[in-house]
This record gives sequence, structure tokens and C-alpha cells, in this order.
Amino acid sequence: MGKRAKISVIGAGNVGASCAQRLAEKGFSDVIMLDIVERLPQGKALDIQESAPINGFDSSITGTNDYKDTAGSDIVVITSGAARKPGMTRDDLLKINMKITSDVTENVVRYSPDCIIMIATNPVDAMVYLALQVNKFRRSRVMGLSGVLDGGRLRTFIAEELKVSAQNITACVLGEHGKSMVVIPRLTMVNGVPLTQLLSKDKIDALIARTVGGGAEIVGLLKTGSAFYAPSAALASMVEAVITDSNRILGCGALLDGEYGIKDTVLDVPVKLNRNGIEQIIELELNGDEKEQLQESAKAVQGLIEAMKP
Ligand code: 2OP
Repeated sequence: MGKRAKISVIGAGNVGASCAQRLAEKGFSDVIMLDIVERLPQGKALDIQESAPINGFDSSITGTNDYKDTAGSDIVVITSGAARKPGMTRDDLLKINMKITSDVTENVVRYSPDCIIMIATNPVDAMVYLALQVNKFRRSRVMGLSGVLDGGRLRTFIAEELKVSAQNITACVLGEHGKSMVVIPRLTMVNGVPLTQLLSKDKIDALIARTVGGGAEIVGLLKTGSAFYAPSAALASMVEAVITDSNRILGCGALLDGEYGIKDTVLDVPVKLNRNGIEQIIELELNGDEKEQLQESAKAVQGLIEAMKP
């Protein structure tokens, strides 16, 4: 009998704990949830574990404060760090979260040198870049949460507008997980029909604006933190795509090395995911205006990467 995959989730805050819960419920892995706060991950893990007989899953979930317990993880999901408060941009978190991300990455790699890392900590594109610098992993093994989440938001808004199931919608969102995010309406499809044939330009622009501000909209409502149900769902689907060796194509933050004419920058692009992590970066054919928008987005992320230099 094979054994279940081992997934570690670093951070037992809202994103981490929801992600751990979703992963445990999916049933294909055992889950370790680590936090520096004592007793918090143990308490949340025990609570989730006690839902197993009720919800019918066999995964074990363990809370810990010790990185030793994460040893030999197949995937490590990093959610640690400060979240936005109302009025803050993701970029305001750069200085606080870069130290946390680099410390966490070092600890993770010490115990799981062969893992695949998925990062949710913001500003996420810069944090993926930083983690790659710290761990010297191949770029296929470190990715950021972005396209699945932003695409999920856009799909929700389109579904509401057109009164169709969101499941019939595929969204094309590229670039930074931030203000310079690039939505491509002509490659966003409702059952194979481009969005541009279904809605006016004004309507589409309004849906794009809401998507770009989607994270801030939730921060504004919650007041005390940022989104976590949709972010954790996106992370869990990325984990599932890798662990099940699915070859699913999902939008993730990836280090580009010439794709889309961009180098040495992390941006959200469609990637093929399997047990190797990012098996392939999918290069879409963009028109001149779209390419220009993506270049602008690359510049925004490069600005953050510059700002991290000592
Ligand atoms: C979001 O977009 C937290 O960046 C995350 O909600």
C-alpha cells in the first residue's frame, strides 16, 4: 500500500488553517500545520481532525511549532506573514514579509530539500522571487498563488452578470497579483465564447476593475484581515493538481526566463502542473496592447524585487 502524500502548511492563520482544512477534506494527503504561536496550530489541527469522522476523510492533521515535523514534505504551502489592513496595498507588506518569507523558506528547505513550495504571502510575486533566491530550487518547484484566485473572482463576477454557472467560465488573468494585473477578455471564455462577444467594453472594464481590486474589496469588508476562503481554495486546487500528477493548466506565479519576452521576473501565467511542479509554462499569443500591459506588470514586480535588495 502506498502512503499518503505529506503536505505542510506554514502559518495557522485564516489562509493557512482554511487551506489545511480543505486539504484534509480532500483526503489525498496527511497535513502538518505549523505556526510560531504556541498551541494555536495544535488546537486548530485537533479541531479539524475531529471533523474527520463527521465529514468522512482519513487524512491525519497535526499542529506543530517545530519544523522537524515538516520533514520530508512533498509540498509546503507558505502562508506566514502579515495580511493587509484597510487602506494598505500588498506592496506595503514587502519589508515585513520578506524577512518572514526568507526565514520560513530556509527552515522549510532544511527539512524538505525535495519539496515543491507554494507561496501565498504577499506581495506574492516578489516573495516567490525571494524564496527562489534563498533555496536555489529550480524554478519549476516554487510557485505563487495568483491566477487561480484572481481568475476565480473574475469568473464569479462574470457568472453573476450573465447569469450562467461560473463553472462554464474560464478566465485569462496574467501578470502581477496586484494593481498591474492583466486581464485578457478575448481569451476569457464562457463555454468557448469569448467574453468580448457577450458583454460591452464598459461592462467588461467594470468587471476587470472589480477583479483587480478583488482582494481590497474583501479587506475593506472584513476590516481585520484579508480574504481566505477563495485564497485557500485556490491553494488547495494547486496542491491537488501537483499531487495527483494531473497536468492541469492553472494560473500561478512563476519565474519567467524569456517567456513572453520577460526574464528574471515572477508573474502569473498559465502553467501545467504535475508531480514535477511547474512542468511547462504556457505561452499565449498576445497582441501588441496585451504584451505592453504585461511588460508594465513586469516592471511593477521588478520594482519590488529592486526594493528588496539590501
Ligand atoms: C487576495 O487577493 C490576500 O492577496 C490575497 O485576497
